[in-house]
Amino acid sequence: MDQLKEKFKALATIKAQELKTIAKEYGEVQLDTVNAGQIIGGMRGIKAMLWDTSSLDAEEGIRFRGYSIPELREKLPKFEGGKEPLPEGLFWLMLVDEIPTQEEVEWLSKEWASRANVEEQVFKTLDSLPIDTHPMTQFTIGVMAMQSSSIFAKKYDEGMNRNDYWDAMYEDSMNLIAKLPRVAAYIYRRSFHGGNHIAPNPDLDWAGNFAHMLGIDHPDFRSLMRLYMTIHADHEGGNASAHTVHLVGSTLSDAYLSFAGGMNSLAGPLHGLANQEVIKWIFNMIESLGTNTPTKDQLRTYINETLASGQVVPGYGHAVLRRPDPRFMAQKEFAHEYISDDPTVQIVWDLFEVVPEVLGALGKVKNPWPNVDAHSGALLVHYGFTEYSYYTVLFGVSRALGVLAQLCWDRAYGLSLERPKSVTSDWLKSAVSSN
Ligand code: HAX
Repeated sequence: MDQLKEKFKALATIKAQELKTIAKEYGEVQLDTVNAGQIIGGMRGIKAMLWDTSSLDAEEGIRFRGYSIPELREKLPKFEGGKEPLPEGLFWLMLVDEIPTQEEVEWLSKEWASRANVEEQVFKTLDSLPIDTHPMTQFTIGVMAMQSSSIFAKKYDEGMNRNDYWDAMYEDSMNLIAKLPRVAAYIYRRSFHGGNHIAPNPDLDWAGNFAHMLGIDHPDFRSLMRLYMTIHADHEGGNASAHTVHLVGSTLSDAYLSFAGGMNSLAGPLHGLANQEVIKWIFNMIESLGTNTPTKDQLRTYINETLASGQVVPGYGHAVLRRPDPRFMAQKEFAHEYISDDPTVQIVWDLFEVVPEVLGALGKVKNPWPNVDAHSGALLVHYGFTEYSYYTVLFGVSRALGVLAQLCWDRAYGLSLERPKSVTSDWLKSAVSSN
C-alpha cells in the first residue's frame, strides 16, 4: 500500500467510526430548518450534505481543511525555485488533513506521472468528434472514454466487499487525476493547434507538465498553472459541480461516471463556463468601444447595456460569498507581481472598481463583488492563451482534486445514497397558506 493510501486508511478508520457514533446517538437532533424561499430558490444555504475537504464562509471565502488561500500559498511545498504552491500538496492536504513535506509532494508528482498513461482508445474517441465540439463536451467524453478502466466498477462487478469501496475509489481517483492533464491537453492541441500534440515530460510536476503539454512554455505560465490548479480545486460541497459528483457517486457510480457528471454542471454559464463568458464579454466590449483602454464611464455604459439586454455581468455575484472572492484576489496578486502592465488585466481591475457600484445600485444582487472567474481569463490571455472556449476545461482539471478527494471520503464514510424529498407546487401553496 502506498504512503498516501496508508495515511488515508488510518485517518478514515477513526473518522468513519466518529461519524457512525454521531448518526447513532444524535441522528434525531434538529439542526436547521428550511423555508419556502429555499425550496423555490435553489436550496440556498440548506445544510444537507457532508463535505470535509473544504468549507466556505460568506465573508472570508474558502478554507481548505482550515487553511485560507494566502496560507496555502505560504505553506504548501513549491516546485524547485518556484513561488506558487504545488496542487499535489493541496490534494494531499484535502485527502489526509495534513500539509505534506517537500518529499511527500515530490513522491506524489512521480506517482501521478507513473499513472498518467492514457489508452489509445480515448484519443480515438476524441478524434471521432467534430473539431468544433465544445472543449467541455470533449472533456466529458474523454473522461467517459476512460471509464472502462475503472477499478471500482470492475471490483464491484466481481462482488467487492463494501469495506473495500474506499480502496478502489482511491485507486480510480489517483489514476483519473493523473491522466486528466494529458486528455485535456490533447483536446486543446486537437481543437486549436491542428492536432500537433506535445509529449508529456514526466520530470515536471502535475501542473507544470500540463502547461508544457498545452504548449505554453513560459516559466511564469507554469507558475500560473500551479496557482490556478490550486485555487480552483474545491469550494465546499454545495456548488453545482461538487454536488453533482457527490450525488452521482452516492449511487456507487465510479469516479469516472461521477466526475463526468460534475463536469456537465461545471459547463453551465452560471458556474464554471463563466470564465469563458467573462473574457468573451471583455473582448466584445473592446470591439464595441473601439479601444482596449476604456474609461470608467465607458465601462459603466457597457455594463448597463449588458444589464438592459437582460444578461448577467459574468464573473460577478455568488450564491454564498458576500465579499470579493479570495480566489479573485489571489489572481490579482499574481498579476500585480508578474504582469501588472497588461491592458486586459487593467480592464479587469477597472471593472473591479465599477461593476460592484452598478450591481449594488440594482438593489437585488446579494453579492456585487467579483468571483474567481472575473480574473482568470485576463491572465491566460497575457500568455497567449486566447482560445477562451477552452478555459472551463482548466477549471475542470483542477476541480478533480477536490471532488475526487471527497469522493474517497464518501466511500470511506459509507455515505448513503442521496435522496432528498421534493414537493409539488400545490403542496407548497397549501403548506404556506395554512401558516
Ligand atoms: N449580473 C446581473 N444580475 C445578477 C448578477 C450579475 N452578475 N448576479 C446576480 N444577479 C441577479 C440575479 O440574476 C437575480 O436576479 P432576479 O431576481 O431578477 O432573478 C438577483 O440578482 C439575485 O441573485 P443573487 O441571489 O444575488 O444570486 P444567485 O445566488 O441567485 O446567483 C450567480 C448567483 C453566481 C448565479 C449570479 O450571481 C450570476 O449569475 N453571476 C454571473 C455568472 C457568474 O459569474 N457565475 C460564476 C459564479 C462563480 C462560479 O460558480 N464559478 O464557477
